[in-house]
Amino acid sequence: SSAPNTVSTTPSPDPIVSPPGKPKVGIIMGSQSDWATMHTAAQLLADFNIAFECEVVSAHRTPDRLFDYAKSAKDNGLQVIIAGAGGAAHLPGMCASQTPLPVLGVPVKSSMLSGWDSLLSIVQMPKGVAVGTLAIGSAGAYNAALLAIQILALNNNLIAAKLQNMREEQTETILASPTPGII
Ligand code: RP5
Repeated sequence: SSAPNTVSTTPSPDPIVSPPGKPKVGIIMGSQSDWATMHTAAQLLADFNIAFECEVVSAHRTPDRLFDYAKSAKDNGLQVIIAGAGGAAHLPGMCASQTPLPVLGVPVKSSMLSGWDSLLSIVQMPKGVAVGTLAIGSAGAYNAALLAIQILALNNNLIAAKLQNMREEQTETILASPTPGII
């Protein structure tokens, strides 16, 4: 395979098995090399027991596959799509153009421009087609999953309760060790 253009940890993380059930969240990424970043989203969904699917779908290398995926996503039962890509990252925008589902874009950190290229090409959607853009890298992948979970929680009290617990635990963790250097 060709030299990756993205900054990734080696070795690549193993696939994360989705909880059983029909996937509610689709995680797509432009390349295998994006998995090092995007697995963080899959892990959080798994932790929340939300069924998801992960696919490598490239906007420029497999455009027909992207169109098929995006056009059928809603009928396949997905409610949110998380799309991660690096460089000239047109995957989230092109995906959003072909589906009514909310698309959350994750700029993957590129080796040449540290993800600025990914960020700007995802965030600067011209008006008329929306992509919700998250932070560059793993924090963005994590928060994309968090936002997807918040969207699902609008119609699911169990997920909403888990979210509430998570936030409370997060707050308690800080309050339990408020002095820097003393944990
Ligand atoms: C994009 O190009 C992918 O999303 C990836 O971030 C970047 C580099 O891809 P590889 O050269 O690593 O396959 O399409």
